[in-house]
Amino acid sequence: MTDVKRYNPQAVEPKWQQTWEKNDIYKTHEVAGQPKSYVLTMFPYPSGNLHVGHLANYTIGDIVARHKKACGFNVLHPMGFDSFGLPAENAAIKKGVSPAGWTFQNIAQMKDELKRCGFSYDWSREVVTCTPEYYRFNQQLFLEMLDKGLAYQRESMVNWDPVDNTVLANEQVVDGKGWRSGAKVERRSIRQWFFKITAYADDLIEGLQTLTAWPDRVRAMQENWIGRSEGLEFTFDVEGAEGGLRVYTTRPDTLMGVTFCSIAPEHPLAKKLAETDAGAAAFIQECQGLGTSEEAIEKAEKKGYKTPYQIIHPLTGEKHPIYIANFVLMGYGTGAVMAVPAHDDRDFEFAKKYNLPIKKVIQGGDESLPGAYTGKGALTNSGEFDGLSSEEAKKRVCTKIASMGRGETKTLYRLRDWGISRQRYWGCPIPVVYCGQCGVVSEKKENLPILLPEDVTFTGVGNPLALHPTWKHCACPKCGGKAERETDTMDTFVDSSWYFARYTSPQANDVTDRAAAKYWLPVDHYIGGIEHAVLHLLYSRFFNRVMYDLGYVGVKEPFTKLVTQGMVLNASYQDESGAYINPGDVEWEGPVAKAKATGKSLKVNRQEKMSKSKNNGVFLNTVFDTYGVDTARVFTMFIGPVEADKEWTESGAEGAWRFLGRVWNLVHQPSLKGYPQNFSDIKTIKISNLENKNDKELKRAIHKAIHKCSQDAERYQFNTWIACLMELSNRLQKVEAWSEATPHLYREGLEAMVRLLNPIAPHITEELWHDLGYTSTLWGHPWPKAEADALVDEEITLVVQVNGKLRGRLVVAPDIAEAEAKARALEEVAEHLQGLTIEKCVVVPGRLVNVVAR
Ligand code: ANZ
Ligand code: ZN
Repeated sequence: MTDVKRYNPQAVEPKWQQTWEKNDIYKTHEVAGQPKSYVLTMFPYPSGNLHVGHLANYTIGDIVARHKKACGFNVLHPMGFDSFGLPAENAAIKKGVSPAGWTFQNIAQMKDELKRCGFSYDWSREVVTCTPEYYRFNQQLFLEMLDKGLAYQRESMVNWDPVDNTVLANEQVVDGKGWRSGAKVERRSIRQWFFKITAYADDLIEGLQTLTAWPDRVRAMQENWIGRSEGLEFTFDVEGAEGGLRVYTTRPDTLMGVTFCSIAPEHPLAKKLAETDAGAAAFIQECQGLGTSEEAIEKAEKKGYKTPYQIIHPLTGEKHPIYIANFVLMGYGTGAVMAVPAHDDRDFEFAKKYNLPIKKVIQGGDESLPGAYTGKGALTNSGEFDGLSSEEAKKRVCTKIASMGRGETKTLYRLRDWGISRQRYWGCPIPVVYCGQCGVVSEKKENLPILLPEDVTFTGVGNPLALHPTWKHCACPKCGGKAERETDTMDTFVDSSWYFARYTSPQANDVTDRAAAKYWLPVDHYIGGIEHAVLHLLYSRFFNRVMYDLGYVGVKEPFTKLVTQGMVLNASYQDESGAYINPGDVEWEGPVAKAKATGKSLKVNRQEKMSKSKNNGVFLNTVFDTYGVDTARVFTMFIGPVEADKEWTESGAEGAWRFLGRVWNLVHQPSLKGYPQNFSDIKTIKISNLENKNDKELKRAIHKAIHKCSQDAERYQFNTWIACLMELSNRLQKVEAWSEATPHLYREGLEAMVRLLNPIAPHITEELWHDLGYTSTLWGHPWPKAEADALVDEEITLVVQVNGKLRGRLVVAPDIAEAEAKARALEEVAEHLQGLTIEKCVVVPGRLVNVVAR
């Protein structure tokens, strides 16, 4: 008894990690003719420690990679770090560390923890976006986009902190104030760089049709974001201003319902008025306090300023006022709207506030409800258009306005060009130079990368690159004269828009090695959070199209299948002072949670997203020490479907731990002693050669498990895959020596168990595999195949119902004849039929017999 080997993950896990690393088993390369599978999980921002949410995320990808490898695919499963960005710069400002130092220290720690999770990454392909080896190709792509007219400069609004003299990101604006200085944020217009993503708007919408393995809601979100709309752009004559007012509307059918017009605070007409009208100037000023985010503008209370100008309705000749309104955006359409308060929510709110007339021109909606009716319907109060449907009226109004020479139909996109300029340090320098003689000049390709300087001080005031004493001074690449570098850096979304292509050939001396990129791309399985449904996934689709047009990749769409995983939630714990105590510092005494440090009991709050503010993250280093990572992998995959949010509980983790212990004991302490250990003694017995009923059932259970787990693996149903293995382990526990065949079947069951569990819990299974006598690794060992004849049931259960109520069960052969099923069913439920007349008896083969009787 004493020599029984116990399950000790703290010994088993590091041992296998070292062996895998030593043998470099995850290293991959192109193999002509072999089917490939590129499995990618969105790379992390190196913020410090990993928690079980990260673990769950990366485990999904690891399971897919291991399963695909076993199924004979050549697997690419890389990892890296999305490592430029604001937190490093903020840390520099607050703690005086260098952004690079802070970042690389975090990367080292996270990489170490990722390795301790046993993921099958080919680390030789690691991509770290803040290294010059990577960002020089950001710069190269930028220059090639500049050449093609896909990168350009224009004036655009930013959030300006007047105290720190710096541009703020939207997330640095808190309640309209700068996050650090607390100063009221202003809007400023400065020259910035843009990528012309709108050039691909139609193609990005059309491509969505081909993405059939993406969640519908993500495709819908992208479509809404691009927001293609067909409308009419036309000009109103204006009393008091030259040139008229040009508006864009998607509802030309409501033209007769116009009762005023609204213009953006930045509209030229508003600006012109402000020169002479102090009230207008003050209102425009006030609007600028709103910040630049569309969300803020959307949420703010609708406000306006009445101008002295009036539009003249092109069909009625009536005059209506023009307002400057805080919700009209200069960047969309013409920056001016014809307002129809009866049929537009914002116009309605506005009209109520300023007591403007509301004229209903579309029939429909509930009269008793306040608010606008925004649906379609038959026209009314519309003169010559009365009675027409909205669709018909749209056409007629457009034709009419066009024939008057006032306008034309136009397709607009909600999607804007992508502003990539950031006035900060920790990002990729934009490789252009300003020369007094030559203007804006591209840096020469052979001068790339333009490196970030390292000797920089961070005060939070101003732009560190612009303030650096020497960095920006350079020679003009064209004339050789004195010139200055662009001091803007690129939005970090640029970095993550093409990293998946770089993994295919991370050492290439070009954006990609084209052959390698063509071999590996598209990514077959892309796993990440739903929060990336729009920006990252849209920018990546855009970049991939640009790279496709430049020949760097061979496909237009980068990600064939997209899986959006849920979050791992956890309770949070508070002591009497209200301070949050990390779950790792909590111990349980029965139902009472106590702080380990003080022994005092704690308040337990409901399950929430793991966050710094609630201090409820379960960090992996505590998991490694208590359960080992296999347990955490099993638990996070078992608690629910991949897409759903999941609740972390200690009791659940313990359940997973006990399950692995049971699997271990099946090999090391079998109730059935003496299952064959030597390969020469092992026999695989077909079901047709088994005599004993229990043996047959066991054989069937094993092969049904193989079948079910294989199906679940293909469908990303990891929770039911694990449930199936739990069932199999229970069955194996109950095996006794029924016949001479039984020990062989038991061994067959063990091997299936270990192989099927391997993608989810790679360490324990690798150990057990070796304990079963194998010397090779399970990575790439062929996936088990179910024997077809062992999947067929010898007997099935038919449910018997009388008038819809369950009254009995029949155990029958699966191919029982209908007449026999009926006869046996009637016999089975005879007592429930006493005194009744049978009207009908219906057999649903394989499932039930229903008797209708009165
Ligand atoms: C009149 C109207 C009547 C409108 C009605 C809507 C409903 P989408 O569909 O997103 O393209 N609009 C136009 N330019 C705008 C701007 N710069 N800022 C804010 N709103 C603007 O939206 C187009 C509609 O949004 C347009 O159609 C216009 O209002 C408004 F019953 O015109 B509509
Ligand atoms: Zn020059």
